Amino acid sequence: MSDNLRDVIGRVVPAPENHLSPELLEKARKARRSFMAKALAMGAGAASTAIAGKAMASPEGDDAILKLPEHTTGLGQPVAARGYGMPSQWEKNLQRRESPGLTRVSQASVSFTPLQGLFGIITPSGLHFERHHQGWWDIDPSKHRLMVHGDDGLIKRPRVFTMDELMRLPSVSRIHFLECGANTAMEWANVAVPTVQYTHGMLSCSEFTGVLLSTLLEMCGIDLKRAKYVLAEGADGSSMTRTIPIELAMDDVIVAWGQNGEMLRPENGYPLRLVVPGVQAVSSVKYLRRIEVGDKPWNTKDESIHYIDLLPNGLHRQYSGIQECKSVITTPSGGQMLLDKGYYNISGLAWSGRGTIKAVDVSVDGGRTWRPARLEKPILPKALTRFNFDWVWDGKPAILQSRAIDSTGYVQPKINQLRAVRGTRSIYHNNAIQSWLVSENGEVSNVQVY
Ligand SMILES: Nc1nc2c(c(=O)[nH]1)N[C@H]1C(S)=C(S)[C@@H](COP(=O)(O)O)O[C@H]1N2
Ligand SMILES: [Mo]
Repeated sequence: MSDNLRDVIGRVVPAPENHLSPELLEKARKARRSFMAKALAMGAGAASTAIAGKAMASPEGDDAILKLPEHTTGLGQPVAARGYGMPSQWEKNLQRRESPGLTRVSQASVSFTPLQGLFGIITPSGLHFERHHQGWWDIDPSKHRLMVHGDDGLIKRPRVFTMDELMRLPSVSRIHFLECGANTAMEWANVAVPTVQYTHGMLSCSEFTGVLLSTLLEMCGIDLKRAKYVLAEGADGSSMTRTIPIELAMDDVIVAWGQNGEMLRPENGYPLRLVVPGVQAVSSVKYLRRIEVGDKPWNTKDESIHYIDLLPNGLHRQYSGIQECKSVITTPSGGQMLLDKGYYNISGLAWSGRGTIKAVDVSVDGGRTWRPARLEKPILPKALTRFNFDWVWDGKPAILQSRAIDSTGYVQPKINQLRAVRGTRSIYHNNAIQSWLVSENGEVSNVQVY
């Protein structure tokens, strides 16, 4: 295996973002043609680079290893050149992006996480997707307040907290995914969005630190016999207000200030956001300023006219918050190009709003046959799980799919199974199996398989 691995590292050409302009596509195709030609001339085992347009080592010897470069013979940079470390200049292409297919409506915008370029399960904070209904703010934490209250004695000791007061309380740090309910929405209508960044990139996973909402509610004297729901309200102009059932509020909901070891990023709700694990991310209210306890749902604008699912019979499904079990292959994925036949590590992500991932199966023949993928640890509830799968491509067309099964036994459905129940007019909660077609020329594209 190791010999094989050595000669294939980097054989996947990154997806030319933003996206597949005819020029970029031609460039990638040329790179593949020249790779194939040189590989033939040199025989198997040649060192290679798959970045489009880069020259390959000469057959006589690879200067990149034989000649000592300046960084081996010269002086490096001193410390503290920068106060806050930044990614390498060579990683500039790894960016959040707005989808070319979506129109930005003033400040109500979305940027997508580049899932195709990430490893493991944690999303670097600077690449966490963003969804703002009314723009983002960088709020002064010394002026930020959180009020906890409830009518009719549902909260016996209503209280306004400062950030300092909150951050003195016992905290937890937990890894959870956030997925917008509208993630993968374009696939309902079979609009073949080209890359996994745009099909699945309203998905991120972080270690969040904060105080459990249950701790706050108990401190403030919640009447658990009568309390049924909690309302969360944000401090931005979107009046983001969401109803959360008391069972979740008293379970694992976090009032969070930390994200991946530091304070939240402004785009993600600094200095305080709610994290409602497993539920569509709209309920994870950013810039959290108010928690109200009540005995019935509030039916706010974002739960009565948005985030509802139109069913085939014309009725809407409401309060359908849980993000069901789902998975996607992140590499090879749409827009990438395989340079040659041989070994590939198929890698992807699986998650479930109901618990942990029990298994992921991978198919390379469009769902006719399935084999189990390796699940990488840690496997955590309501968090992303990384899976890997060995594949030797024979150069023929292939359709790559992944199918996740969660701890409740639920199996991720095919798109036609989902459409049979949910119709075709939905926007939200598409958790269907994703298919990537690998064509004979190595190009990977988004297809639907029924
Ligand atoms: N205050 C506030 N909270 C909000 C939103 C918002 O616009 N304002 N957008 C919601 C939606 S629809 C999503 S998907 C998530 C996105 O969180 P992120 O921007 O940190 O990825 O925040 C939710 N919380
Ligand atoms: Mo969202």
